[in-house]
Amino acid sequence: MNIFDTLLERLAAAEHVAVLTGAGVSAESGIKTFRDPGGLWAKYNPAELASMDGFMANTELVWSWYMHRVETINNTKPNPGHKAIAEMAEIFPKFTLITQNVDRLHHRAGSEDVIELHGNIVENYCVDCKSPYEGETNLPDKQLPQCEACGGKIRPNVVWFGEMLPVKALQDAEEAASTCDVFFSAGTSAEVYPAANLPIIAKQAGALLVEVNPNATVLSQYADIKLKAPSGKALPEMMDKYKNFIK
Ligand code: BJW
Ligand code: ZN
Repeated sequence: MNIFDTLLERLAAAEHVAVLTGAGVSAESGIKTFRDPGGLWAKYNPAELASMDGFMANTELVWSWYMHRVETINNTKPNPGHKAIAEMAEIFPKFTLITQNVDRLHHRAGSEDVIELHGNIVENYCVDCKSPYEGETNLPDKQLPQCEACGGKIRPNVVWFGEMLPVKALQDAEEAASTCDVFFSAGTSAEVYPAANLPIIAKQAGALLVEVNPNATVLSQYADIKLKAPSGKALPEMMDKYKNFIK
């Protein structure tokens, strides 16, 4: 039996399928990844732009970078990879989608109950009193928004380096990884923890580990099956073959 048939058989027998996504899944929508050549971290310094210290030191720079990214994301749309993942929720008896992405493209593709490990770029909150901020974000003359309750600085609701992930999101993700039958790691370099532990937790608990990525990663050596193609191609093709297989 070829390896792809093994995947189809394991999917057909699966009670619970889980998918972890990273920036690569949004690449075909035109959103830059972080660590690929030409990616965000090739041009920008993560310590300056994705840490609380960087934000406090140069709030104007960090805020304008996030406003620019929000604008880019607003001008994109979900790609066939996001749509195939949304379809998976309709087809498998139990399905968990875990994402490191902050772009909300899974929601826009129709996915529900998305576990957002690194928050999202559309919500903001006050660094001092933690109140959500729902006011205007793109103010004229490089003005920064201020908390309406306490006057504190407003930051995006994303998880920066050195910050804890949302506790329930991480717990739910670990629970899904340790109980699923097939685990997909799609479009992630698997270099950022604790998200990078999830595929390993799944594999150690007996799940079939499938990597969807055109490039090799640190995870590739542990993957049972590697779909070495862009997720916008590999995932819809896999779902088409699967639907034929179970007919
Ligand atoms: C395609 C494709 C196509 C391209 N189709 N694929 C244990 C060991 C070592 C370090 C640590 C550890 N535990 C914690 C740490 C520290 C740190 C960490 O992991 N550092 C490593 C870099 C070494 N982790 C943290 O600080 C985390 N917090 C934490 O652990 O708290 C507890 C704690 C606190 C203090 C001390 C110790 C513990 C928080 C991590 C937050 C990450 N935040 C960011 C920014 C979010 C906001 C924003 O967007 O601005 O999240 S960084 C960035 O990386 C972003 C991503 O979600 C994340 C992962 O990146 P991703 O998605 O994998 O993207 P890439 O670019 O890396 O990869 C893209 C992949 O796509 C590539 O493989 C391509 O080949 C592929 N691809 N086209 C399919 N078409
Ligand atoms: Zn406040």
